[in-house]
Amino acid sequence: MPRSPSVTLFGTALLALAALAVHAEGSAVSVSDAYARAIPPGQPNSAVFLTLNNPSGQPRALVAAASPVADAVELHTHIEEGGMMRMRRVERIEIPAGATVNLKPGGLHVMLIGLKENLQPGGQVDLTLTFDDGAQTQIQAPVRKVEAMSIHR
Ligand SMILES: [Cu+2]
Repeated sequence: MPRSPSVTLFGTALLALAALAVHAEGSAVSVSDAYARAIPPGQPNSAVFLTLNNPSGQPRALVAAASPVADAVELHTHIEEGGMMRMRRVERIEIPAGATVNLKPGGLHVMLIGLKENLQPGGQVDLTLTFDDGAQTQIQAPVRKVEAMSIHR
């Protein structure tokens, strides 16, 4: 059994977990189930979906997002206009006290505009989320295939 490599891997995993824990302390809001939508090569935009949970007694809001993979990152929602679902930029995504808010295809999402690299399944997107209290949380969203149908539901 090659012991030292697995010990090293274990140590690295612990360090990664510790790093995540430190970031999580930055905000009362926890972020989970993040994933980025895989796109065919050549398409300029994509989106990240995730779950926000605010266990505190204070309302919070997601006010900004940033990622090294895109020229610009915006907070978006979908609205119905004349029977068509259109994306609309929003200034903030409210997370009421004690509430869970799901960003999902066809609804709220983090928009990646002007991709600098292809988002292929198996890849990862680094994302920094900024909340209205100034706290920042860094996450890694795995790239996944999302059925096109669900985007317009
Ligand atoms: Cu969008």
